[in-house]
Amino acid sequence: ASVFTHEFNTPIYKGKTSFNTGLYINGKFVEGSDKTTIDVVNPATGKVVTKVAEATSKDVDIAVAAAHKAFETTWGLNMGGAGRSRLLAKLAQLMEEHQQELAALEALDNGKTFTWAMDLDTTFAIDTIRYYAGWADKIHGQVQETDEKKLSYTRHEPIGVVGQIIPWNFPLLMMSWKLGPALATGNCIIMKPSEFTPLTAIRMCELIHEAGFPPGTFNLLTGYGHTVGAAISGHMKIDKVAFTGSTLVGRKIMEAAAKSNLKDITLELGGKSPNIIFDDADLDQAVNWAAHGIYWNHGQACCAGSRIFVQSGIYDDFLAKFTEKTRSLKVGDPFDVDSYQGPQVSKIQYDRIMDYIQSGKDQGATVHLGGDRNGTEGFYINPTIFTDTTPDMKIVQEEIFGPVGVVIKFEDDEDVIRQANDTVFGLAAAVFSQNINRALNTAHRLKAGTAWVNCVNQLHSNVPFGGFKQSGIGRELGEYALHNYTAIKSVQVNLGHIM
Ligand code: TXE
Repeated sequence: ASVFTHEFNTPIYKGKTSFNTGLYINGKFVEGSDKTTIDVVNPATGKVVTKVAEATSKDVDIAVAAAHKAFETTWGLNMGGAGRSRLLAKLAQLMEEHQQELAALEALDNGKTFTWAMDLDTTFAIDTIRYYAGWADKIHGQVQETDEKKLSYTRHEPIGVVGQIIPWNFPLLMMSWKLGPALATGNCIIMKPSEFTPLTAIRMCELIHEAGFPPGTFNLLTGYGHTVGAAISGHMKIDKVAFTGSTLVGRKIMEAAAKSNLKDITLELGGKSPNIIFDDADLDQAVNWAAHGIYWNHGQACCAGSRIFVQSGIYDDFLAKFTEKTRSLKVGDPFDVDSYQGPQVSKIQYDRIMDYIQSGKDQGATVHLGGDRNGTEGFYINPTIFTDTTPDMKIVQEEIFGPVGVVIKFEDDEDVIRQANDTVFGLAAAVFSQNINRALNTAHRLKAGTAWVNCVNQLHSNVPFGGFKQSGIGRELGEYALHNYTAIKSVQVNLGHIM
């Protein structure tokens, strides 16, 4: 397999990176079976920065065999929790030692700013791996009291070989959310990163290797969704698949699981999260949070607060301040310290977002701000605010996944709860009010897996995250995520009953 070398010579990060660009199977970097490659594009310029190996379904078979071997010999029930904990802690330490390099790769590959990649993506990813290192030796079953002549207890056993398919919006973070709980509980992994952002995942394989995980425990297959992703979700010898991505592909994963071996699934899908601002909110704070809600990560967040509901009495004030705040966010090079927003991840995503903006115009909404490209090179879009929308518009119903928010006026609590819940999604929601009764009563009535009160986009390793309705199945993070990766066995023992 070839090597990717890159010299970062930017105002905020100077450094060199050099690593293998192959698939990582059974503890080795190898070419794909067909010896083909995938171009990796820098979204800030639209230029190819490197090529990485392309896996095919044959490589999935090879990796699955290696993973099963590891599960039966060195991992699974063969490595105790303390050993798994030590390896995960070592990995977290190595990530910390290479944090700047990982953040720079993330900025280069995804287009997010280096500052955010440092402060959020890498920091949180390290924290998550360390958090699950802490869980690895605390996976306990229960004892069930039946009668004095019987002993019944449960074991939380690893499921086996799990497939994990992740997206491009938080490449390293999504990798750690998936990898942490799966390895902590003793599973072996076949992971597929997004074809758009494979670099940090590949670099992580070197760190996983250095940490000393036994060969076959973790395998990485860089490849396309319709080939490798489909082969993983339909594989007869993969026991579980965990996926983060679009609702469209989530449906395909569930179908492939049903049609193959009925493998267990966890899905973390799209959203159209409501952000509700009542007239008794702290207006300046609500403006700042609302901007963070929709513009963070260039709007490429599944929990983005993309529908901003504002009560009629404060609507004009809010819109004026929100517009001013939006104007102050600098769009520019991810390695410029002043940049808040970099380019969208790919030409495909750029085009999708521009199509949504066009549909908003065609359906009669008002472009209050932005609505156009930023610059002439790369995939930059100006932060965009739509007003005068109606509930049926595509920009109000569908996930745009870009820096595009709709600001909607509402009259009273009942009105906004009805509108906020009028969506097929249910990932997250936010409420802004200084009245605790109103804030919490509203939070409880919103159909969403996370309800934020007087904040948005708060995520922690120990707090579960996942969706209601078509936003997903299962929960990531926290103790809850361990349940995704353990199978419960009841052991019933006879202590002297005579048959
Ligand atoms: O996602 P895909 P795309 C949403 C967001 C975005 C839209 C499209 O609205 O605009 O999805 O993005 C793999 N079998 N989200 O097309 O295709 C693919 O290779 C198995 C929300 O990039 O869902 C990648 O690794 N796997 C989201 C992963 O699925 C398949 C994050 C996600 O890509 C596959 C990303 C198949 N048939 C996009 N086809 C979130 N929830 O955060 C593709 N993949």
